[in-house]
Amino acid sequence: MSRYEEAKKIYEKLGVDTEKALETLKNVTVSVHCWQGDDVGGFDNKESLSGGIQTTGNYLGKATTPEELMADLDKAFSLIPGKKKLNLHACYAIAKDGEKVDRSKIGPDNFKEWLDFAKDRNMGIDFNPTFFAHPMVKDNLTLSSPDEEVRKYWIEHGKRCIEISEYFANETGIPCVMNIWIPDGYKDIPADRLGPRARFKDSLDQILSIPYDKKKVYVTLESKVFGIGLESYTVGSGEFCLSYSDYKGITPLMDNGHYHPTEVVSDKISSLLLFNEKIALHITRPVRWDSDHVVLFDDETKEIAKEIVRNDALDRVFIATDYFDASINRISAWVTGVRNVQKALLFALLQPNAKMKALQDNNELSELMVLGEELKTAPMGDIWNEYLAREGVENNYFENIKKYEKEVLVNR
Ligand code: RNT
Ligand code: ZN
Repeated sequence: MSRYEEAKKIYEKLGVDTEKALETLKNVTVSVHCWQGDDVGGFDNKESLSGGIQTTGNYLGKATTPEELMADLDKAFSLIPGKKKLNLHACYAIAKDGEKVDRSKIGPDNFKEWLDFAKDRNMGIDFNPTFFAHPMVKDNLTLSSPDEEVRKYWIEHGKRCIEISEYFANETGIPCVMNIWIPDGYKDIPADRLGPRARFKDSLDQILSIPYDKKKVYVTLESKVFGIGLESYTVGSGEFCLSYSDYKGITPLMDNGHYHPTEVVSDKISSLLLFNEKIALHITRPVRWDSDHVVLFDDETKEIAKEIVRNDALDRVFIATDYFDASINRISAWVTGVRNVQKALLFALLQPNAKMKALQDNNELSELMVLGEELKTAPMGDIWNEYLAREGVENNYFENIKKYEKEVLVNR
């Protein structure tokens, strides 16, 4: 009997159908963030990263052109099983006819190569306006700025991005998730907390006033508790973003690096599912702060996956990765993190969820704990390996990446 057949039997005894789990997993789409490939650099200007987010490290071989980033994405995609989507940021716009890219004027033309790239790989595209690392970010403010020229610039950027998102959705035939996150905030205690939030609200109202097809473009709004240099106040706080999403009927996005250290996104998912048709996630790994470390197969990632799976919400949650580590091979970082999201989903799919819920409802909490612990050491690795084999990707991806590093990355 193969290892898979044996593991399948063990799971059967636990009340889990491994075939069903594998079938479900292969249809889950994970939106892969392009910005792991170049430390959130982008191509539209030479400004260094800002907005309270930071990459650290200087590993060799960073992609510096669209061609290099596409090649690296291809390498990563070839080693990641399952369905994928490409998650782009506006700063990855490609200049046309030698013209400089102006974020308030970008359009589909600046993303034609990306569209072709995604289409050739049968992928949809998700999109993000880039409200950071740009000369028009003044005093750490964009959509909440008291300077009307600054605010208008970024409102225009938001509008252009909705148009680009709709173009992606139309051309790929797959809805586009467009996520708005602004870094705006203050390092020290502000004199006015209301004014910036009122302006942010008005800016969002203006951006969302342009007509777009809500079944093609899902606008999401991402909150944050603090950023580096913006410790005392962020305009787009949790309360602001949840309230705004509800008021406008857009989709809330939770990034699990964006909360106080003892808060967990896994505990928030059920509440949001009760009040929203769709929700969106940025899956990351915060170490002591919103450090955006590579996602591991750790407890909170598993708990997030369990909340999606056992609440039958796989088709209601937009799952995206969001991390950036410049201290290790960037392709290895991509593959490891995305695979871990998928592994966590498999772990969740291999739980006898109905039985566990019944144990809770019958107050059989000792048995629930024992079963939960038993599942942690059940032979999931054999099911995962079976999944990789069926998807035609190698289990040991590191040799492959090392070869690419030697042949391609060192020459950059
Ligand atoms: C920043 C947010 C945001 C960014 C990306 C690059 O804290 O998490 O989602 O990481 O847009
Ligand atoms: Zn994020």
